[in-house]
Amino acid sequence: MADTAFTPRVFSGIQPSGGLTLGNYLGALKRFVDMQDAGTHECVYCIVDLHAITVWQDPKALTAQIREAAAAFIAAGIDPSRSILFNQSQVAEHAQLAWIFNCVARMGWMRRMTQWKEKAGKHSEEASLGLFAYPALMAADILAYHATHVPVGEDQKQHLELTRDIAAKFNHDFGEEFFPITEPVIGGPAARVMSLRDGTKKMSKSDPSDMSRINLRDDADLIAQKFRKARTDPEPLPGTYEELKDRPEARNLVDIYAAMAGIEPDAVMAEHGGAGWGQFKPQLAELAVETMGPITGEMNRLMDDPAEIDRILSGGADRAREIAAPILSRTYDIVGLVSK
Ligand code: AQP
Repeated sequence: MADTAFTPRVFSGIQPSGGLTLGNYLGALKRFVDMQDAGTHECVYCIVDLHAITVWQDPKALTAQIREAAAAFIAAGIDPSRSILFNQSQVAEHAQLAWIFNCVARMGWMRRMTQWKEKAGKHSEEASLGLFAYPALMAADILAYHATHVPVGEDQKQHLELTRDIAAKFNHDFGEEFFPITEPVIGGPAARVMSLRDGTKKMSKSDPSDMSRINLRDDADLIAQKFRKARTDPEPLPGTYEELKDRPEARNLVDIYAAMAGIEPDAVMAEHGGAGWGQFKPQLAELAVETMGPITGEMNRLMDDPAEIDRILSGGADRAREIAAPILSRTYDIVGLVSK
């Protein structure tokens, strides 16, 4: 259904809950740019600031993080004249549709979400109601544009399944195939970049340890230092990727190398098999600086002109609203609300 009845449209977002990381770049931004450049779908990219505030954000830092995220999108290659780039809180339709979906989704569905269990942990009574309802807002983000495809990391797959469940229940309850059943687009060698301190945890912008991640604004010295100190085991790199299966930290560094070089992990092993960490880590750092350096430079340049970033976000929000407003209005009609 998604491929035939609806305009091919991609929606995806990133939370401005801290500075963006190499994980966000390889797992999300790089793929967003590929989808934009493929030209097969209209692309709607959103800085999901309403999601970020489901956990505490310092207001001043949040404003800076929203602008920094916008700079990262543009520096990575998102062209705001071809793709729609904006921040979520400027388009009220997201929150309005989320309320409708809060009334469609079931408590049990939300309780099963792995991210809720991980983030709320043992303190679920103290977690915000917003954190619990996060997936319904995510469904609204996607379905406010009738998006047919969503590029997501492995970790967001469960939330996308919930979006599909919400769309299907809405369509069933109201007897109209109004929302598409959105398809996930998952894949690439860096579907999950892991922490540099623990190969079983994903690299995260809100990890308390800055040494666990490469931030997009880290300079060359800091990148080299973080890779040098990255946790590994004492063994050198084996000859095949298969042999890394029980060595999560080592495998992560090979995956990062492969994703940045745009080659298969097997090709990394063919070139570097037998190398010790003293040899491999500096080469990995060099590749990271070469790949990320131009993006960091462009981000810094863009961040020097916050008014220009705000202008781009506001223009993107206007274009986003043109799509979302009629979809929300029709949703209200279907539900039976009396709208303007
Ligand atoms: N480590 C990662 N590897 C691959 N992809 C990743 N993504 C995030 N981290 C990795 C992808 O980036 C997109 C935006 O994610 P997000 O910022 O909205 O939320 P997140 O997944 O919760 O990212 P963080 O960095 O871990 O944020 P915090 O710390 O605030 O929770 C998604 O497509 C995600 O898959």
